[in-house]
Amino acid sequence: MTVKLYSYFRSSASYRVRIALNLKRLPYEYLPVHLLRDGGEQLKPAYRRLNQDGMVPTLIDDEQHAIQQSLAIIEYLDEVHPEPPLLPAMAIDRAYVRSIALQIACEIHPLDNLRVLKYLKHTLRVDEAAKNEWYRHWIESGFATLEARLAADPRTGALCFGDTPTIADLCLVPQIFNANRFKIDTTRYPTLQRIYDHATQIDAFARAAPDEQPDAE
Ligand SMILES: N[C@@H](CCC(=O)N[C@@H](CS)C(=O)NCC(=O)O)C(=O)O
Repeated sequence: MTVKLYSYFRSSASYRVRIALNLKRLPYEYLPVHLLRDGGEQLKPAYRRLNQDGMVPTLIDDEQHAIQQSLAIIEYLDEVHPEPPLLPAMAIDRAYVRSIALQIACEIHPLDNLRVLKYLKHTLRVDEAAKNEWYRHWIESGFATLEARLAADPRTGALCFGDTPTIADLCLVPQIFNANRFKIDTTRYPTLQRIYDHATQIDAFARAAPDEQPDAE
């Protein structure tokens, strides 16, 4: 087995990569990094030699290259293992799919990341209610925009782009899972919810779910 994935079961960014690996039918070794234990294993020097940001996921291919950033990992996998493709055939559609993925990965996910919530709580001394309000605000405003885009675009099918998985679905499903864990009512975004319900029935998505991982608690 030549592919290794440093992952945490609840990490949305790791979840994206697990779905990609499953869709590509690539076996991989799962190396758990516990984000909460002992101050966070992701921040220990040994792990930071692989991932200077101190974040999961990191993918190691062929025992030599450590790749950081989930979308860079996914596009690498898509280039090296082109079947099934995770981006559409036409450039204009690829740009659209990437824009959905990046809307989640750049405009929603980083604002509600563990280190941001920890900074609000421990450094800025924001109370629990205000911290939760911060989380809710960025998820709900981001999901409202996404819902409007996907509901209006004729390219939306059973999934974000037609009926076959793309990187947009790889980003959407973990973000909805995460929102549900924080008690956000995602049924208010019917298109997003419909895509989530469909995608999570697909085997590659189901096997990537947090509860299915070896480090699930
Ligand atoms: N943009 C990065 C984000 C990675 C990321 O945010 N990872 C989170 C888990 S989902 C993490 O490791 N957080 C650790 C921390 O905040 O200390 C990617 O897509 O890989």
